[in-house]
Amino acid sequence: MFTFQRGLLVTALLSAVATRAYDLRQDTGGLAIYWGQNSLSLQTDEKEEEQDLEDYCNMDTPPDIILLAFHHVFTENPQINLSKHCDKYFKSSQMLDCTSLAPQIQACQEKGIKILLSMGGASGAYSIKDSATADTYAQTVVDTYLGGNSSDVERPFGDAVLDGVDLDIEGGGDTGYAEFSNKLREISPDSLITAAPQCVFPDAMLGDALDNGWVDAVFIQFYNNHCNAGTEDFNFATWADWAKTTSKNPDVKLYIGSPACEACASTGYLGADKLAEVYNDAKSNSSDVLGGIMLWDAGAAYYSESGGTPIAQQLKQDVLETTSSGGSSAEPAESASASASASAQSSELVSSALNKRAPESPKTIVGRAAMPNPGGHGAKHPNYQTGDPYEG
Ligand SMILES: *[C@@H]1O[C@H](CO)[C@@H](O)[C@H](O)[C@H]1NC(C)=O
Ligand SMILES: *[C@@H]1O[C@H](CO)[C@@H](O)[C@H](O)[C@H]1NC(C)=O
Ligand SMILES: CC(=O)N[C@H]1CO[C@H](CO)[C@@H](O)[C@@H]1O
Repeated sequence: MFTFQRGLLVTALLSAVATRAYDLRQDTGGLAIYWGQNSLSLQTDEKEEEQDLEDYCNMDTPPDIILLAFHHVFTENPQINLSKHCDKYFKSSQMLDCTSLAPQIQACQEKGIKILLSMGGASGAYSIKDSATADTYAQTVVDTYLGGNSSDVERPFGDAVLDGVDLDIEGGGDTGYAEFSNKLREISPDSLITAAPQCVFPDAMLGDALDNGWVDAVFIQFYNNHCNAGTEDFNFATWADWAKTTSKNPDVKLYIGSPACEACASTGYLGADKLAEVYNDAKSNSSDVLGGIMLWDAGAAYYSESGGTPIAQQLKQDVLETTSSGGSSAEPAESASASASASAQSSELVSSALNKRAPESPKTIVGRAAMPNPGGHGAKHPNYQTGDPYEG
């Protein structure tokens, strides 16, 4: 009996060691989920709420990528909104102080899960004025959320260094995002850059960024539109063609984006079985460009009203299987511990910059009460086809 238990322990240890970081640039069969906006509370009259970030990383079937939603006010006074997960502000700015989330972010990263910041959302007062602003803003984003070393910014996640940024631009014009992503890649080459366009091709807000900027992966929202997954107009093949012929990144990965529940989007919910069919069909045509599945959003993805198996768990158990496409690189995939030590290194960089920070000077707090609801992910897009700003 004792030997048997010890055997189990050894197996457990070995499998812990064998866990490796999800390599968003090469791996396929991944699950990406948005976390932060707590759409679950809207569907269940607040009886159920999205759990803490770390809870999702500790699931038996955790996601491979988590997108923090959202950074929704850009440039002058950058702001984020994580609904109920963070409601404390730094003393002298409009930036949320979510430093209490830092240990959770780091714990997730140590498990090999990539944590990205999603910029944009279905509503929010954001836009980039011109190319010069795009360049400056790329540096601000690197300093504020990634491995930048400026001491002049408030870092909402403290010494946690996020793995990259996601452009979920759904309004405010298409200016500057190609420059932004190219500049960000130049300043911080290890940071991942993703985008979450609507399925209509080309995307009104992100078409230029996708053609002329660098992206590592694209989380396509195949919902709220006539090109939804599961319809006759489903246009994954068009996107796959874009990936193979036009993308600046020849290894770009496409994720099929789907609502995690009926109420998570206006249209396009499929459920695990239909989504699996769609995914497997796309895989049989385009396994080289298919990265995996994206779900909006975390609370709903890991919750089942009927008490059945939640959709995220079903997909991870039965449909998705992480494989490394390897590309031309012969190097072994980055190990979880290597990635943890890399992020520990950048954390050191950041904490030394933080320690050098000058005493804060008081600034005026303006417009906090007017913060718009960053809301959902393409929740209602009456003007999508025209590219006009949304009503939010
Ligand atoms: C797969 O390829 C067939 C034949 O070219 C095409 O009709 C179909 O739309 C493709 N499906 C996907 C999901 O790409
Ligand atoms: C985030 O947005 C929601 C919806 O508008 C709002 O109720 C909430 O107060 C915002 N959170 C913070 C901390 O500002
Ligand atoms: C990532 C980043 O912004 N690194 C900068 C840290 O500071 C040095 C010196 O000021 C810059 O050269 C790096 O680009």
